[in-house]
Amino acid sequence: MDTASKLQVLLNDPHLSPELKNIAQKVYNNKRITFDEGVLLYEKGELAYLGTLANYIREKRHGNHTYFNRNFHIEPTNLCVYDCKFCSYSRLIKERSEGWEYTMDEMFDIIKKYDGEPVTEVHIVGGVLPQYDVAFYSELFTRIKKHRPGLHVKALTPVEYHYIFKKAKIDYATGMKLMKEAGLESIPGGGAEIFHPEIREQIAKDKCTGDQWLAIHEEWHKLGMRSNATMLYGHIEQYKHRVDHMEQLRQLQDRTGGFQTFIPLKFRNQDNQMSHVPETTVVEDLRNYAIARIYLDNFDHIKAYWAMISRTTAQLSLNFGVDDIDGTLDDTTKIYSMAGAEEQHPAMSTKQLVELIKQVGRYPIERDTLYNVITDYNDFEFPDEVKPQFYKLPVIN
Ligand code: V47
Ligand code: SF4
Repeated sequence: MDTASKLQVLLNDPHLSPELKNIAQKVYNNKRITFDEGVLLYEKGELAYLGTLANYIREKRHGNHTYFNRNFHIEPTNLCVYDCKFCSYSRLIKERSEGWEYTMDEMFDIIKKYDGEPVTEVHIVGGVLPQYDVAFYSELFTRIKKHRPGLHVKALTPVEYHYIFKKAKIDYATGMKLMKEAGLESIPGGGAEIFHPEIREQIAKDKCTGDQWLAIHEEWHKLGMRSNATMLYGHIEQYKHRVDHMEQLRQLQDRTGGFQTFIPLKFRNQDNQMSHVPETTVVEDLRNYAIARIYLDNFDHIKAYWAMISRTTAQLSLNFGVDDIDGTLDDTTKIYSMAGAEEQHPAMSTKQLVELIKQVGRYPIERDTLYNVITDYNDFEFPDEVKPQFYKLPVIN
């Protein structure tokens, strides 16, 4: 049965409450749901119901296509002037012996390690320290682009930008323009956490506020540039805070259209100041992806970051609204392994990523950062392939 017929079954289900039926009807008619309806989905939407709605939207937008890219990360330092309660990664400056602080040349050596490799993106993000300032990052971006013009520089979050622009005494508009001129091409989604001050004050005090995070993305979008957005969920926030977070993103997206992807980030509780807070279940993770897909009707893509949620949950998520599972990574990020994620050395070859996607009947598409198609792997055969049994989903036109 195709996804539209499944949605019709729901619409005719005499046991479904009128409120949930009304939301299903809105999804079918391509109508936006309200804040209260978002909260209702979290409170009352069962997994199968949410999956039917989210998968309908996902397949209408993307069919079976599932995106990934070939990327690597550079994490300049794990020392940080801030002290976010959920962060397992940051070692405060007083614990300097456990930290690293790459120099410009050390970072550039990482870039050069990938010379000749078919990666398309470098994702740069880490802790905040005074020596990494406007001049430092401008020089780094310029050097990368000069060395390898085709490598997309996706770097830093409003947490770093707010800090370095304040130090340089320049406003956001001037700062983002400078970064663009230096070679920055997009902004990753980090630092968003939960925008609502009731929660942000408790988990991420002192760093940029939700409004400042949004303002920096807005300035970047005004320059005609693209960015991502995340939400750190499953800790002390309530459902209304998650919906508020998505509402603010939806409103900004209505104004600018500059966001490409929304990435829900599941809170992992190992080795941080919130270790007493239990982690969410896989069912809650899938419900959350599905609600994000339904709520954010003006976002093209919903990404499940496989390094954080495990490969099997990433596969499952592809039936709950997700159409992107991020990249090959090459064991270059420590943010999640240090927080207790299953993947202690996150890296997948292109072949492994392609198989992961094909195993659940989806079509693997290698994309660049801006979602231009690089290779359609659906009918592609790797030279030494021993074919596993793949499940075939029906083709949606
Ligand atoms: O901002 C930190 C999160 C983010 C924990 O844009 C944690 O393509 C869970 O934003 N449990 C950084 N999450 C990573 C990020 C990202 C990742 C992948 C792709 C993209 C993209 C962006 O990691 C931080 C914070 O929200 N984080 N600690 C933790 N214990
Ligand atoms: Fe620093 Fe980022 Fe960790 Fe917060 S989440 S302490 S800003 S590295």
